[in-house]
Amino acid sequence: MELKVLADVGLVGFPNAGKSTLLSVISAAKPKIADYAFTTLVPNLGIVSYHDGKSFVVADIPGIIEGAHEGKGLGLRFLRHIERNSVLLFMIPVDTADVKKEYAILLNELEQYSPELLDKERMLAITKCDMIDEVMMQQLAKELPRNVKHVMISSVAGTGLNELKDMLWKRLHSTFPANHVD
Ligand SMILES: Nc1nc2c(ncn2[C@@H]2O[C@H](COP(=O)(O)OP(=O)(O)OP(=O)(O)O)[C@@H](O)[C@H]2O)c(=O)[nH]1
Ligand SMILES: [Mg+2]
Repeated sequence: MELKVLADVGLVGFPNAGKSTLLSVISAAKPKIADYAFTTLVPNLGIVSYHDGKSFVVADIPGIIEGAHEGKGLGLRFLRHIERNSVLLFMIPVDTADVKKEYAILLNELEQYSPELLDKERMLAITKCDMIDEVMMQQLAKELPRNVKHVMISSVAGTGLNELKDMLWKRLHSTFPANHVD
């Protein structure tokens, strides 16, 4: 049996990227969080409250790994069920050696699995930003992929979360498609 996930935003990232932690701080959902891979085995949904009683639904899905399109891991199979007009929020930890490379791997896995997934809007959250200082953050900003809008967040320190929600809300309600040139 497969779960039909109806979400506005799908969280896409390697295991341990902080997907479940983010969901736990922006919604009332209480997903399991741990410092090992594949803590999340099935999607968790959370409702994120926005201004004036508005809200949107976020799906935290299992981590995606290299080779996922060949059946490794669990995450990709759930993406097929995320709403047609949804946004994919890629999540990459700030201590990742090569953010561009990790983004490219995730994108490639999605494309190999189902090319239509690349028609969805994409955004990038750099997670766990409490681990670095302002100077390192500015340095990192220069090394990020240029063709996707990004936001620096820390679910632990609570930073960047309002900016993230604003960004997602605007994207979800914009009539203009973002131009992806990956
Ligand atoms: N320092 C710091 N650690 C974080 C932050 N967010 C998550 N973590 C830690 O990162 C680890 C993984 O967090 P999860 O939220 O379980 O990661 P996930 O992406 O859901 O992982 P899977 O379910 O395995 O795909 C946990 O030890 C969290 O406490 C953050 O903002 N700052
Ligand atoms: Mg998880």
